[in-house]
Amino acid sequence: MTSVRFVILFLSIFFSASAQKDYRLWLQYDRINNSVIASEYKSNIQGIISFGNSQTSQIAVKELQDAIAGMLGNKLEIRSEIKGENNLIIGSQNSLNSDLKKALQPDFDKINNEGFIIKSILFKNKKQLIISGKNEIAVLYGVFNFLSLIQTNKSIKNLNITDSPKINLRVLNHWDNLDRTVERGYAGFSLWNWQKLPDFIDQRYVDYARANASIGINGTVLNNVNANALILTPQYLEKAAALASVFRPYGIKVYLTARFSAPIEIGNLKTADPKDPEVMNWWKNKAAEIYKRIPDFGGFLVKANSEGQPGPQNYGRNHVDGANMLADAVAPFGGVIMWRAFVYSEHDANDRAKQAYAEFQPYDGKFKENVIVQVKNGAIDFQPREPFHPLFGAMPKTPLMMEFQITQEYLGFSTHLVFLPKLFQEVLESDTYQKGKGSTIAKVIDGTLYQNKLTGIAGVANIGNDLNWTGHSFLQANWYGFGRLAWNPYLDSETIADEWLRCTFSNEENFIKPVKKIMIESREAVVNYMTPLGLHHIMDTGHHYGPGPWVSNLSRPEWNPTYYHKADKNGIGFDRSKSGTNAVSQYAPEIEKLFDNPATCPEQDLLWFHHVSWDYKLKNGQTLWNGLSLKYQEGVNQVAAMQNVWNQSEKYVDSERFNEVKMLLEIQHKETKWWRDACLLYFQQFSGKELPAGVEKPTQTLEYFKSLKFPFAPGNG
Ligand code: BDP
Repeated sequence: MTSVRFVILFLSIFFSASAQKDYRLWLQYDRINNSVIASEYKSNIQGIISFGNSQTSQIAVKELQDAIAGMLGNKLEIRSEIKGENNLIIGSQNSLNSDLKKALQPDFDKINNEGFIIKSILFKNKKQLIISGKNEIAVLYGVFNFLSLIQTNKSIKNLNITDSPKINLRVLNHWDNLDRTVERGYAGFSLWNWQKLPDFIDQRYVDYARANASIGINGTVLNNVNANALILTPQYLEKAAALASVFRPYGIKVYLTARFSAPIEIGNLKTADPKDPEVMNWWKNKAAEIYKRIPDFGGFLVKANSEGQPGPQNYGRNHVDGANMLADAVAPFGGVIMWRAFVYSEHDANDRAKQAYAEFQPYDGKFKENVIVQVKNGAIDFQPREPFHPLFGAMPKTPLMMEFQITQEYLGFSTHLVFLPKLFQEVLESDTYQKGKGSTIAKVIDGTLYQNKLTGIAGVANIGNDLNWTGHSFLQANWYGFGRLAWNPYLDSETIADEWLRCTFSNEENFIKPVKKIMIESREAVVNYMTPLGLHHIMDTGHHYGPGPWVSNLSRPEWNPTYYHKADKNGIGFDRSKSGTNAVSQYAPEIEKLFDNPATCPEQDLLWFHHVSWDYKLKNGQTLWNGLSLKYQEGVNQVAAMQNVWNQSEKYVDSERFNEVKMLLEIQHKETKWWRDACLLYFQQFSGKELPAGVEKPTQTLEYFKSLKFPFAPGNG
């Protein structure tokens, strides 16, 4: 072999092997090197007995075999009957033999339809381990959960676990267009190859479904909320049905977005008026057609009368009319309508933060029972930090679904390491006080606060066809963490980071401890270097990449960053107090009072609710100007500290992922300085004050920062 060919061969083996690591997400199943731990596992798992014979149970068995082969190095024998001890018995309630079924009855009573049991039992005096649930998908969830115990090196000697998801609809929202571009997508193009579907099934679809099932995600909206009606034509429905068939054995239902004007665009009707009998009929027939192809179709997600999308208001109707008409169409088939509350008026620029509440709250109790209103976590738009959306808790008779954004439209795209479960947790733990103290958002969305039967949570996906799925190894943690919180919205983000790191990289404590710490801190870091103290929406407009606090020339006032920060000689911030737009009045009285007064308003939200002077005294005694400047600097320093930690982690990580993350952190650090310098130079024009000690001097002028243009920034439609 010539040396060139040898090098090529070597490189291709090297790269394919390590690229695979990235691709494998949190399901690495690396060999356990510690022989004591490995032999304990081996002695506790000696064979598999599977009671099921569906595709799902075959998937579960294969997962167990592959994982055990990877982690312990042996091929698990499949046994046809319970012989010997330490077998892994898997099967759903109905498929188990009557003795096992009876033995597990108390456990079945503890779980819901998707819950699982993992239990060490004595069967005919022999120790066995059983994984079960009410159906095969639940068993698959149990299998993944069991494997994660081994991945994280937990003991499996004596297990007694029952666990059920607390939220019914755990759904990814893909903002994927039919041309495969992804709105706000920063990890390549859409996974869905519409051109080759339905006949060509990319292995990636299977891997996607498996990854989602491993964290309990049970639904996916395939296409963009800014919808194209073509997805509802037979040609595309056939393709969507092919995807649904791939996802089904993994327990994942397909949903589609419904463009409200579809009856006109693809149905040749003259109107899309929801009260028009022909329109109602068109949707009924469309639903029947979809269910014929996809019997377990989940339903529609709808963005209506928002940012120029068509909706019922085009016909003098309202959101209730629109949602209920679609709800009637899918109801006979068990479908749901996820109707988005992300609306803000084109005609009222008073305060965008108030508009969704003002429009939706009066509709409480008016939606059909298969409608769930999907609300973004904050009242503006997926900012690094927002106070919780006032609609949560304020519609007791309407199921509300959380919408989080996993893709980082406003948080540095797929370049910045930001661990979002920390943000999600902050929102879920927020107390709305709508039914007294303890009315947390987690309780609103899991239905326990108002006893809603229909519950849901959506995450706008950060997944694309990049080899590593999310454009940055660490942002896989945000997909993972979303799934975990969708399953249990009370989980702590630190626990999630811990699990994820162990499953994805290593169980070495010397690696886990410092890296977990930087993950946890990364959320506050991004707030600090982008929008500290309650600032928001000061990103450059359109693509939202980088700072643009100076932008003031867009046609709609509320698209301009100047609208949000309102910096002037007197100070900075948006006055939403009683003396301002009174947005505070949309919260429960306890919260209203807290937010209304700058002295009690959490400082992290200060400029969200108040316009305060540059000399305003912060709690630490600093002036607002100095405090703000130091926060920007702190964000820069935090990312530098993250880099240090990462650089010391080299020996625990494969070189490809190590180097990729290192390069990305370098970009992130560079961009933190860009944010700091551009924002402080801009705000300094109004404050007229020097930068305090400890804040590095900018190396460029404000004019330079303003001149930067990014016409090809990704994700911008
Ligand atoms: C904004 C995005 C836009 C989305 C919109 C939405 O900039 O691309 O279409 O939200 O959620 O954050 O509908």
